[in-house]
Amino acid sequence: MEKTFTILKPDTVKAGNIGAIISQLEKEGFRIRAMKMVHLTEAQAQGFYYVHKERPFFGSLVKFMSEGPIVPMVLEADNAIEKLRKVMGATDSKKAEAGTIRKQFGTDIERNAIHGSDGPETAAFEIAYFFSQLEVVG
Ligand code: FUP
Repeated sequence: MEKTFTILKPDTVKAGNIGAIISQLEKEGFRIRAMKMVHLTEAQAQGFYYVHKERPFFGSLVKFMSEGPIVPMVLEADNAIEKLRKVMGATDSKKAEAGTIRKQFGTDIERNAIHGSDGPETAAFEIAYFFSQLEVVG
């Protein structure tokens, strides 16, 4: 079993889609090992996305991720990191395949409903950014 990290983004929380997305994740075979709701400051969002700090979209992304509450979670499944990327779909909701979470619940390349770690090192950093060891079960 592998762990990965996900965030249900502010657009998802605002639209009342938390339950629908969690339901889809559970049906796909993910088990939730940690979950909370937080409202990031801009500085906290910058810290989470620091790898993108030189990108032109960084400022706008940070504003979006701190505009309202989010739901970070640790998920577990076989091959969880790759599996979550598939279930999420392409970064741009407009280009994501039918049935993916980003296609169903996102709007565009920024307001794309969900985040998922892109590799084991990123997953470890991202889990530790939001959760202490005590808050992750199993
Ligand atoms: P992803 O791993 O699919 O979330 O995509 P990236 O790591 O490339 O980008 C991280 C986040 O930055 C995306 F979820 C949305 C945002 N982004 C933009 O707003 N504009 C872009 O052109 C690219 C990414």
